Amino acid sequence: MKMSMGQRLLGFAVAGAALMTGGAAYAERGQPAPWEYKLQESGSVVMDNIEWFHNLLLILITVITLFVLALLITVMVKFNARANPTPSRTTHNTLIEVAWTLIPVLILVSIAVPSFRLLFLQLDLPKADLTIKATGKQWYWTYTYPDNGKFEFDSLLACDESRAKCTPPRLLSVDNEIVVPVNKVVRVQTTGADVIHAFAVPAFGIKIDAIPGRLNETWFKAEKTGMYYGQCSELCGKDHAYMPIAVKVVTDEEYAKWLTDAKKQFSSARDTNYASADGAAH
Ligand SMILES: [Cu+2]
Repeated sequence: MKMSMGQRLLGFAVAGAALMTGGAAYAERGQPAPWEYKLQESGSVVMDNIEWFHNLLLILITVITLFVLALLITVMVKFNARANPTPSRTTHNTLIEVAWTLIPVLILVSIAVPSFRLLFLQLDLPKADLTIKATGKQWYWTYTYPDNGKFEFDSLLACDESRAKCTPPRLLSVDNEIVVPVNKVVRVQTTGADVIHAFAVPAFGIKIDAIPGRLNETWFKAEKTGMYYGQCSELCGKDHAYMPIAVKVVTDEEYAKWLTDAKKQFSSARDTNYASADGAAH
């Protein structure tokens, strides 16, 4: 049986709608979802603002594109040689010239103001409740908690050697997660031990390079408990795709408990003066 064009289109529409709702149904906070076409659900104030700014730009660019398209179509239809055999010889129109200079300026200003506000929000660190230093290594992360009683640990992809068996979510889970308390300002300092890496967690709206010999800073304040995943976002070598970031956001009590345990487990585990970056963990 041959399907008509209409039937086929209807089929595509139904499949598309099913995928979209399906994608939404799979969506879990803090990680990508199958067929996701939007940004990950926000987990911080910064990401709320990024989302708002993204939507503003999307509206602006859509309106501008449609406007230009309408102008082009008008010109093509109304002023082609056949429809308009004797063209006007007008060379100036002061009103239009002022308008096409001023309106784009106003549009750019309306983008610049929230853009700078967002930049300041991201770069002007509020007073931090705790600090975590993330050191990118080929190909895993080392996290240091320098506040009273420094300790540090390595965080490796939770997969077997062949990466056939992994803890879900696949290629995002790690053996030792970053643990942070909910609703607390976390300052993240990043550096690289070998090459440039980048520390990125989409739900928190953070992405910052981890550069050898430099210390970069960003911050987040997780608004809900749960797991949040990110990945190294700078091509850093053959296992670049296999050094995910996992942040576990817990309540204050859970954090205090974890802190005591972690200090015991990790403080004595190694010398905190970590000069060796030659992948002892692999
Ligand atoms: Cu990397």
